[in-house]
Amino acid sequence: MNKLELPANSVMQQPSFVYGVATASFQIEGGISDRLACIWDTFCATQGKIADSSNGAIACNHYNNWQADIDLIESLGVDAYRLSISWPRVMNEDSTANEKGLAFYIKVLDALNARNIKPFVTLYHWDLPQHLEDKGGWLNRETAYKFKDYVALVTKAFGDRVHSYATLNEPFCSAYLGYEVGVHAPGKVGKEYGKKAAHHLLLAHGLGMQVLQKNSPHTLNGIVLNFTPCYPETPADKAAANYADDYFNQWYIKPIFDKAYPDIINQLPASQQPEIHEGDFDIIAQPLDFLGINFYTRAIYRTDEQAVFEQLPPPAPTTDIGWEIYPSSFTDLLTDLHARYPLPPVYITENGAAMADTLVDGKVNDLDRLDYYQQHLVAVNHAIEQGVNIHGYFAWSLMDNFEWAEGYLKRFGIVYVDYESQARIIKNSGLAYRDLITSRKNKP
Ligand code: IFM
Repeated sequence: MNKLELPANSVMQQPSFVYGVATASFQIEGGISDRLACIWDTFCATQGKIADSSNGAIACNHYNNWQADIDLIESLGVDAYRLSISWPRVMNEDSTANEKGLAFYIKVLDALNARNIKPFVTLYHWDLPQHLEDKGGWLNRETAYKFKDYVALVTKAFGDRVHSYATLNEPFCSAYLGYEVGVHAPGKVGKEYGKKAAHHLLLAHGLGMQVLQKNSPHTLNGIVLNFTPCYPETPADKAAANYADDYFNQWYIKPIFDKAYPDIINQLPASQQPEIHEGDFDIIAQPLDFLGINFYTRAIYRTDEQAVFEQLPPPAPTTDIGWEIYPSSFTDLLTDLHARYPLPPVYITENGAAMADTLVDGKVNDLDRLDYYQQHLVAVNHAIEQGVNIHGYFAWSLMDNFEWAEGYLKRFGIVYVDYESQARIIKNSGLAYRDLITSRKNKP
């Protein structure tokens, strides 16, 4: 199949359903001489951390190419563009505004609004200013309060240019990958760090939401969480899968809706417990205007005597990054969250696939990615049919970019980037996505 199709009566065929594309500042911008250093600059400069030893110095050079990139976004016919703000670009070390950095984003936001493309702004997509990491980063409770100041600065500067603010993108990745297993910046390793960092990130979210409610009450304000649904290898492994689910997934959503961490907190040794102050859960559990959900794959677990759970290697089929393609778990995830929590409107803020693209005669015929999108759009539609209140879907990503520890080796874009020339070439998946969106708009 060379196109994306949904049932004619699907909510996802309505003009009110929001389709978008997503990126993040460090992954596309470059332009590093105009901003402070962030933890990913430092991590990239550490030998052995990035698969191709690359960094974000140039990336997709979006900092200089932003106008053409917005033309590209417009050409895809999308309703919305999800971007993130680089904290170290807009705020100086003494907490004053970096006017040049703010002016960059204001130009981008104005250009999007002029084209009727809704800006969905993520305030923190992992690029913590290095000077804050030097004071402990997310292990330091004070960082949550610095985040609050940063949100205040941004919201004042952007005025009414933004359609939606997300406080954080995927706090699981910041906390677990960055502070527990160390495969992401800042590269700290230790079970005693992960949940402490997670708590301060969630606190930052709550404090940020309070600022958003005050300074920006008319935007859709919320958070973006990622989920990897956990399945048991056999029925006997159910407890292991549930434990993993609590540890990796529920840990980040339950405090927001239930003002508590999952019960497994009682099984963690004192050294791994977060330091929870009185009133913290009241701050964290701010009402949300929307919940952003990022989904890529599932994971399978078996019981392991020593480690409580053990993750199995992902079975085929997998994407180029080695993640299993298992679309029905996307429907399972959405219906399960809907059953567990009183969800606000949901936006699928990321979904997509890294594939080994080849450029032939100036074209990328990425049928594998197209098939991934087809199956996952249908999975979202199934969840809607079962009552989940989903308002939008964003493809990850607008274009190939810096894929964190994988460098530029893995391509998630629906637009191909030739990093030598910085040319952008819309892949067949991108053309199909455009056709799905625009055919919907053209409906009588
Ligand atoms: O590229 C990332 C993105 O920054 C956050 N979510 C997952 C994507 C793919 O790994």
